[in-house]
Amino acid sequence: MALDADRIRMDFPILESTMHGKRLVYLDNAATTQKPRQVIEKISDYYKTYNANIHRGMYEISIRATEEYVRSKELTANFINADSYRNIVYTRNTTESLNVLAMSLGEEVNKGDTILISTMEHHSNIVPWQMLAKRKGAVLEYARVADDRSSMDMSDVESKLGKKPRIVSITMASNVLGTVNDAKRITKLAHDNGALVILDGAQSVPHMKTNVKDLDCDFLAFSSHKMLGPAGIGVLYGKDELLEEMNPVLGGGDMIRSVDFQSSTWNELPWKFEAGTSNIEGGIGFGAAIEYLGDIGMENVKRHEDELTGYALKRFSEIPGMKVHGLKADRINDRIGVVSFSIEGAHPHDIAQIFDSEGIAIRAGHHCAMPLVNSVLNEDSVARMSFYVYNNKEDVDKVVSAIDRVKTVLRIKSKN
Ligand code: 7TS
Repeated sequence: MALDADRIRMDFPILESTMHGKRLVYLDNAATTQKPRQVIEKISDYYKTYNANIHRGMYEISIRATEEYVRSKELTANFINADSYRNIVYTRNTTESLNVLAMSLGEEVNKGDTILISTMEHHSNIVPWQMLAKRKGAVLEYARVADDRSSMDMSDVESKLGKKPRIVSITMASNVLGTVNDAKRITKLAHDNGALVILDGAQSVPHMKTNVKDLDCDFLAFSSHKMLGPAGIGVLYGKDELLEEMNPVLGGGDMIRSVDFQSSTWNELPWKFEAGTSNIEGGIGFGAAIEYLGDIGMENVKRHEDELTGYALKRFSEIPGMKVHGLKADRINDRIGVVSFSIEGAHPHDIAQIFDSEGIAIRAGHHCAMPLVNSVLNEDSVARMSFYVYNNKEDVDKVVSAIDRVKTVLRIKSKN
């Protein structure tokens, strides 16, 4: 069954609003997505009817809040085919999940050890490793993007794995290029070389089916707010035995089994990693987002976005002076619906501003991936639009008209 974007749109109250008097065309989904009524109501229902702290109440509403929070983790585990909610740690976001890993796994990293990432990473999968490398005297290596400036150079990945890194941390999908990396192959190669494998799923998990068993990754990080859920909830998935072995990085209430004057023992998984009162409403709201996506079906999500991306790439290829970064229409299967572009003679910030006046929300800048944008694409900044389940072809047509407007306002003359 195909996805019906026009019916889905009706679940999103914000999409009925306007920006500068024009219908809101929201195309900044790689930054964060809008929330359906089902998620908003789930959170509101928690506040209105069973707001209480979890894990400690002996009374009905606290027990209900605990059950709903755990159920959200069960839904998340099921969504990515993990064994159990024990494998699902809730953090604040992908960034925090990656930082927790860098801090906790970092205890085992020694001077001279190598950590392998890539030049395609978001800053949140760069900076924590730089901090760890500085702290421990480790070496941070980057697998390069191939000469097509779009895909991972797999021969470079293989050659750098030959140096036996302790940790390999790679994005499953680029937030600038939209490229989907062959995470399963990278994981297998990295394991063959003795490395632990972390996958950054911030841009992939919301847009395609994810199966951690099939990937065989050791850890996976992603964010609720990029998949219809509330902000302030991130996921850190880890294999049981690895999470068991790791030390928590935050200490306090709820993460302990027992405390005496000088030392403590840790609670069972996943609570060992969740010190203090959790973002209860966030977790519960995220559960509703996962159910919403589950009802649509992730294969349908991917197919819908492929169709929109294919349509956008085709329309853009007909516009003189327009350059699209990343893989082209013949490689739709290897990309997500993130389309970064430049228009000759127009600064990306001007493009975003003129789009804004037309009611279209896109992002312009380095997209928290400065090494990629500056050194691989050789740009200071690019404009980016990104799709989700509620976008339709009409949105793409509006973008094409807005590009005409950009050219008119900035007096850009087409060469052909
Ligand atoms: N990894 C990737 C690949 C991302 O795209 C992002 C956020 C993150 C990690 C961090 O996620 P957070 O939830 O912790 O912030 N990317 C973007 C973006 O492209 N525009 O705004 C945020």
